[in-house]
Amino acid sequence: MKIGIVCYPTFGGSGVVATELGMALANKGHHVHFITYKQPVRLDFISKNIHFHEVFVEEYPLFHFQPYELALSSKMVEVVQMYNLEILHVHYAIPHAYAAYMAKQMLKEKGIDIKVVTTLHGTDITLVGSHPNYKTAVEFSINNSDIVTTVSESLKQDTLRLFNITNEIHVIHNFIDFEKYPEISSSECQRNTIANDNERIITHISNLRPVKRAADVIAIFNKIQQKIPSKLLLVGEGPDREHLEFQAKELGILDKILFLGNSNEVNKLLCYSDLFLLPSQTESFGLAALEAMAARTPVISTNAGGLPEVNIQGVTGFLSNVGDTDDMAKNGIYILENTDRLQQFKQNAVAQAKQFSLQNVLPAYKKLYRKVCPNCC
Ligand code: GMT
Repeated sequence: MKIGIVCYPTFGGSGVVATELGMALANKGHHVHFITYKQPVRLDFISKNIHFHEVFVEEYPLFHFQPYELALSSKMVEVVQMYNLEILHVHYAIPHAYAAYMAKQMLKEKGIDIKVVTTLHGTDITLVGSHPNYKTAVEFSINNSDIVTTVSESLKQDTLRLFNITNEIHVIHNFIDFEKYPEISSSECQRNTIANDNERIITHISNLRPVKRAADVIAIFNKIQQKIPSKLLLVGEGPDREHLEFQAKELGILDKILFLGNSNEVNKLLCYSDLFLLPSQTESFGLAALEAMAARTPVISTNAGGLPEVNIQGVTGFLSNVGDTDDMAKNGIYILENTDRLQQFKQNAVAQAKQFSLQNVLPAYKKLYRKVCPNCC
């Protein structure tokens, strides 16, 4: 098949899923064309089947806002024609599904029937997409896609609740490529570069935006470290970073926290980790939690959105109400205070993550591609 993938090329989960999907399809011999404004950060291998097409937006003094959708839909039309693409798979509705609809109409005029698959990822529906400023266009683009998928059952229900949806919605969970998560021996994973032998290592990875409630991460860690010697690895960059440093300084725990910035090798960083914290306000799925579990790390999360589809209460970790940092700290201590118990949670975490392995999930996408495009080669 010849597939165009449109996504945000940044560290966010939707871009990661889109990029991993594209690489997996290319590995299976399909021709994949990424169409976006920058090379996706997770695009880490070269293949004759992978192409990248950059979307440029010309600056012009008249424009207060740069017309990215226009440039994107024009680029989609150009690439579809040039490479005879059969499917455009767009990740994150805003503005990708809308731009794909425009591309589809333009191509129809040229006698080309491109199929549009839209994958909804979360805030394109919940925090942002359902805002009155966007709702009409998002609803229209969902209803006019050839196929629509969500990354969790919870996000499907949110979509049906927040919009007037006339299209079928297919749930395809996010996935993990386990080849990137080999069991790393303790000698390879040099924990002592980060923590003393008696310390546990706790991790949080996010874009440090308010929805992630990273201040709760610091609060939970503060409570845990009073009982259990530990270090916190904070991976990611975002608007809340500075505030977190002040919060940690005030609590007198700044020296126990490592701010590591953005990383496209989270699989390697997670090898150090004994516990992962994800106290988000909302999370359609929580790819970061799944990545942690794939690296044998139990998860302390909220019970918001799709998190209960990933993290299993009392098995792979624990789930608490949003903002209940006491409960999250208590559960974290329970896991960390006993080494045998910690090992059991680690085993459970990786076993649950295997349910979401690439091998299990990729066929679901391919089935939908075939459904919408039975003659695709
Ligand atoms: O967080 C966002 O604003 C959007 C998006 C992203 O690009 O990171 O994250 C969403 O998509 C991920 C991949 O499907 C999910 O794992 C995240 O849970 C989801 N974020 C939210 O729902 C807040």
